[in-house]
Amino acid sequence: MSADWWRDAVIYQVYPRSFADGDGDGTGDLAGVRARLPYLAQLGVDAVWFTPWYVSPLVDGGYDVADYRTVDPAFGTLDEAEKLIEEAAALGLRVIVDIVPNHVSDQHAWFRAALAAGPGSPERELFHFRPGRGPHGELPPNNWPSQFSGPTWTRVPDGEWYLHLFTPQQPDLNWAHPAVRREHEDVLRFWFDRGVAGVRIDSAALLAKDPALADFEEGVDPHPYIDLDELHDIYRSWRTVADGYGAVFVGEVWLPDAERFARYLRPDELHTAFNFSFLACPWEPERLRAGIDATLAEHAPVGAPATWVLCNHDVTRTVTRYGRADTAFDFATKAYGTPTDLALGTRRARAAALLTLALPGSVYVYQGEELGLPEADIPPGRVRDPMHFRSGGTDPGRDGCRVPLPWTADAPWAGFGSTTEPWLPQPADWPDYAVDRQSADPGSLLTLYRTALALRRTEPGFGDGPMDWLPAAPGVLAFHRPYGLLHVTNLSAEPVPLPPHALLLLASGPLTEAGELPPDTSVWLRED
Ligand code: TEU
Repeated sequence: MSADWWRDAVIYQVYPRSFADGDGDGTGDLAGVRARLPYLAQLGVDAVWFTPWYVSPLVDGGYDVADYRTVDPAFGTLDEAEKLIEEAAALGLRVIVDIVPNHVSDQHAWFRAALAAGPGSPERELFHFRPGRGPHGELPPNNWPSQFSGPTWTRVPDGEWYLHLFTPQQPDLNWAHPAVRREHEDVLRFWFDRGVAGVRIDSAALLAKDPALADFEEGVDPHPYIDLDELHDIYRSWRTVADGYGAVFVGEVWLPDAERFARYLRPDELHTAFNFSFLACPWEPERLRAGIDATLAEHAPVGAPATWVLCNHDVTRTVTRYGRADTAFDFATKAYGTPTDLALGTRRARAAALLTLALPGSVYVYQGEELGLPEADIPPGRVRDPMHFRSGGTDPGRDGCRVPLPWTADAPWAGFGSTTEPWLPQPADWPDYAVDRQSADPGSLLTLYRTALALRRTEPGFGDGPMDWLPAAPGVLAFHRPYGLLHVTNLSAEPVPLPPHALLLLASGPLTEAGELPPDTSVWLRED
């Protein structure tokens, strides 16, 4: 393992609304998290990333921030956040907070002031307000496609329109304005001063906009709002702020082009960015190997560690995705409603967990991934995600991966902590996945994660450092790490022989009588 903790850390993502309910009101909160910090320490992760806990109308699950400097009353208080950061540190856990710089909530003081101040005011310059097109300004100022479905412009009563790449309740900030830059650097300092070790940057490639707000044309470069060159100046400046504290960034940078992606990871910009290659990749050996190679190749020249992500709060949960015929995640289709073989999906998720944990770099684990939670079906009347409503109901939305966690099988709402119905309904079989049940089961996914994370800490060869592919049978991914550490994943339909070894950990056992590795499983070995 390396001196820079973030180069090979395992980082656990907490979605506070659904992690644990400390006050019983049906919504997860910081009291719930504080009570469960020992669980995270025992799991063996290095850091915890919290999706936004700031004051918010929660139109987009907190990614609509009304005040970046305190905590939403639904989740607790700033004082509790400070205590949480301290208690986490005492358990050896670093805290990463989520900064949302592209947009604010329409309830943020700046946007309310901009609405009140009217056209031509300095307050409106902090956003993208424009007159409309058409004889009466009745058409939006341009044709930009939205990140969710629906229009990107909303008209206000005085006739002007404002830009929002997401929902109308998330007006985009004008990053060409110095006050916007100053404010966010102050917000960074605010949280670094409270001891956070890092910041996740939401929608990091979207902040800068073409100043002319020219129409989007398919296939024309540069895109008017994705990956503009101006962003790098912003992140270089952020880096100097973080360096003053020894803090780190992880950027949410969705870009198909590897070279453009790597520019964000240059030594004076972001330390890390999410690598989503496992999401887009089907459970196929050649494609996985190509994705791993491409990821390592794009990170190597800039010296940044790769990150590995199997799941997060925006995508279909891993065991469900891997249990379907279409094992890649596709934002357009989400393979919604297709039959799922959960036993197969879980087997593959176990194999994928060991695979990502054996690769060079750092790994993200989304809450409930260590429990093998499947994607939940949310009854139509209970859906909360704006992505669903903006699609006219065709998109199921992202609530299915955000369901309150099961902690105790024989407690109301599987021990989530609520004394009333939680904000999203839990499936009837949720108690089967509860932490207490899995803790007592040596064959559970939770036990596999605990064992794997403990080995990853104590055994040499994991984390940062070289990896070399080994010659292997078709359908098999086998690679070598330092100190004779070997990883093998069998994606073929037949058992495969293993090299001479001492066995460290098997994702799903047993080996065959001939000592071969069965299909859809992974193994960690130490060379003899
Ligand atoms: O996600 C960014 C986001 O939704 C898009 O980049 C999306 O992934 C892409 O359009 C897919 O086509 C972040 C958060 O993770 C998400 O929960 C928020 O809803 C969103 O930003 C807005 O803040």
